[in-house]
Amino acid sequence: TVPTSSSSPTSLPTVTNPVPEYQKATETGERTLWVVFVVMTIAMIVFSGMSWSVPISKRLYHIVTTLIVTFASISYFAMATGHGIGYHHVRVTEQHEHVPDTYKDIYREVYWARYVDWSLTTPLLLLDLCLLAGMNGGNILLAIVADIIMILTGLFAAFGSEGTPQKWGWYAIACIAYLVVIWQLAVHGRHTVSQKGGKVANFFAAIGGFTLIIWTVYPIIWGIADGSRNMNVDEEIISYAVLDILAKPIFGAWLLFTHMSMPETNVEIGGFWSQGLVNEG
Ligand code: RET
Repeated sequence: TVPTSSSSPTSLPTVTNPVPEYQKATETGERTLWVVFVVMTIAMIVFSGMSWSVPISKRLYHIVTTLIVTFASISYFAMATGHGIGYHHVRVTEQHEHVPDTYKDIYREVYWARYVDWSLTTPLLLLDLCLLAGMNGGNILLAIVADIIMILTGLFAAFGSEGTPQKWGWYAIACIAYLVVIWQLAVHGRHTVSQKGGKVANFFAAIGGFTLIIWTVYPIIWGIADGSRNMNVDEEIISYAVLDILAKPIFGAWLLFTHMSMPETNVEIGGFWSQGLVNEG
């Protein structure tokens, strides 16, 4: 068979804009990533140091919270050194009346290392809150699995094609999963924590409310930056940097310092969590 020419003589050929556009972080974005790496690393050292001052039976929050900032530190190191970054491609076609159509390829950085970080750290953040509330294992599992679904479908959304159901379809699925997470915490968490007394219930309401507000800003930033492309890569990095510092080191410090001065927040350990702790103070 003889290959036929793709451009028939009656239609004008499509002309490519030979220069693709790359949307990348500048020095400002890169410097921000390094700053957050340092903040997370300091938090990791401080939180693990704090765990030495409490008996092993009271270290569960310390361990979980130290792991959270450790994962964040690793992921920020990756992003600051240029790892964990992919490109989202979109081809924009411009139609003209008397001259051939042109199109332009736009490649925008997607920091997928974030989603690896979030898929490990958001379940641990939820675990902190679920333990504080004294929730049962079934509800904890449900909250954590819904949260993992939220992050992984969010990752698919980040690479989803424009003009197909991919991008906003995945985003919608992620938002539904997020509602399941909120539901578990706001309904079951609030219910079980009320049995621990007013002090713990008030603290749970405060730190849970703080978490709800911070977490809800993430999908909003995503919609503006990744979804509708109304924010450049630097602005996206800075927005997530502020949120990550609030959601991890600030959240963690608040939880650990309150835990030290409020013995009622102790995790009521049983079964799995109390293995080997039977005779510990
Ligand atoms: C995405 C996009 C898809 C829709 C939703 C999202 C939610 C993300 C959240 C992230 C929380 C991250 C935290 C990081 C810790 O530092 C994936 C952005 C709902 C809630 C707390």
